[in-house]
Amino acid sequence: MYDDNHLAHRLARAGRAAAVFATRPGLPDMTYGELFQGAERIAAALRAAGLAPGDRVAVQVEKSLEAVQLYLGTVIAGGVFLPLNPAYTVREVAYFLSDATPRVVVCDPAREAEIAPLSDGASVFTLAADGTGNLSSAAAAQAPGIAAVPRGAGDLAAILYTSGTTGRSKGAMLSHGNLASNSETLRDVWRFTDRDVLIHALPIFHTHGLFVATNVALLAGAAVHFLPKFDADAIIAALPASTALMGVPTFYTRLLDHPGLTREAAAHMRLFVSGSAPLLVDTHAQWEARTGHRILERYGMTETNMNTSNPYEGERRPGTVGFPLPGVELRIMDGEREVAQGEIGVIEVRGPNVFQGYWQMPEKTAEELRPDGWFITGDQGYLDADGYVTIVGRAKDMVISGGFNVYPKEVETLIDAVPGVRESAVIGAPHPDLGEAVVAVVVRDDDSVTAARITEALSEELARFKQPRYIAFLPELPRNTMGKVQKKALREDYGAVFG
Ligand code: MLC
Ligand code: AMP
Repeated sequence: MYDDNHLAHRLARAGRAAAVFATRPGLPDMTYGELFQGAERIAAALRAAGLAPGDRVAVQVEKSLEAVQLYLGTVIAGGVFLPLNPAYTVREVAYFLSDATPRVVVCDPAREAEIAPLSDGASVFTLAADGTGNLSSAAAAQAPGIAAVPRGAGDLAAILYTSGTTGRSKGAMLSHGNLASNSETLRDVWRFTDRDVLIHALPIFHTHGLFVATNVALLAGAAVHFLPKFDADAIIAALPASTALMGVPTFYTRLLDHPGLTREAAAHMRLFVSGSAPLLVDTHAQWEARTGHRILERYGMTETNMNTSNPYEGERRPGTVGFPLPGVELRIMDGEREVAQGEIGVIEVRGPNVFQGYWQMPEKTAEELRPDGWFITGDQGYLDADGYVTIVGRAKDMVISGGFNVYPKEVETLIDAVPGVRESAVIGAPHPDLGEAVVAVVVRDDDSVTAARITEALSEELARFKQPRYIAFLPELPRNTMGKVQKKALREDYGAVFG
């Protein structure tokens, strides 16, 4: 029924047995059979709404199993899944819709009145966190068993937007082959099987929760504790009946604060994976002391899926992100020159995981993706004598807060537009919970401009997680002789504001 290149085929093949897929409090478990039947009904409903192969389906909904079915249904119908963080404001969503020109838009019923006018002729459906909405009724009117639209390995399965260091957000185009190859590799190197029970507490609008956690579990035919969001109590309660957890470092620091995290509670677990942001060596050590488990840290990006991983067997070296995954080439560059082992440079990767380019941005694509397939990640790192990769910083101006990326330029532009503000510089400062949190340093012409006024001005414009947690005022910004703002100096000056 599915073409062999097809991501949906790969995902469905393992899971057709009646393995329990998920739990939601108060709801019965859903089997893989039910999951895929629902996905097929959605695929039929999307097609009935006019979705043709290659058309985008933009989705801003809360996490739910129906949202997973929508993802699967989109790829079965040959569409391109475009998930959006529910935290995005209407202004942010408007840009994504105008750039991606989706054929179908799916949003929360509470947002329909705001989103529908932006849809520019697309069909608009609703889907609520509890699975209700007119998408579900449209799907219920369809029969399952739709034949998946054949797709080649290079055909697009998803577009995920990542912000740019300058200007507009870029849509990373990911193909069926990109996603299927990476999740198969991860399933194998992390030894996922149908005996696994994965605790899934990540959001499903980003690579980590959607392509790493969901795809790997589906490919392995694993059972999943599907939690609506991170909840330390729920995770601790799930540990004794689970085998694996994937999370950002904030998951691990928050769980360490929970008295229920003990060696006994984690005795049934076989794997804890961390990624999306640097895991502190100290967190790794504390976790091992408390649970007896060594967290496995890996490194990836929206554009590339996963690039490296510490070994399943063998030494998981804290502070490093391990070795390039099978099939992934990695090199450390200084411009056009590959540096010697041990030297710091920019990490480049090449392999079947690397994306197809940025949606309708050939110049941006050419800046970061070399003609011979090497992708310039913008992360700085080095290789040690044993081949472990260590990330030491970023060549790109970016803050990672609780695993979400924030691009200072976007925040600065909006702060600068506040009346009475002359200019601003946005940086990340170490934060005990979020790893880094956003700090804005502002120069004002009008002393009556307060932090509260700036926060208020941003609240309509910018998702909450991008908004500064700390705002300072300076008479002027530190600049070098070229006139460039010295963010390094600001990072030092404001490095301790979160304690
Ligand atoms: C929530 N808030 C955040 C935030 N998450 N602020 C800054 N940074 C974040 N990451 C805001 C909320 O809007 C709220 O604002 C306030 O913080 C308190 O929220 P909370 O209840 O503490 O947050 P919570 O819902 O628990 O979320 C925190 C979190 C979550 C860390 C669990 O952000 C999360 O799940 N992060 C995972 C991100 C992720 O999946 N990244 C993968 C990207 S893929 P207020 O004002 O209302 O109080 C990628 C590639 C790769 O990077 O390698 O994987
Ligand atoms: P995103 O654009 O959201 O996909 O974020 C990708 C970025 O997250 C990478 O370019 C890295 O800067 C960062 N990242 C992901 N995993 C790790 C990790 N294990 N350690 C440090 N940084 C990481």
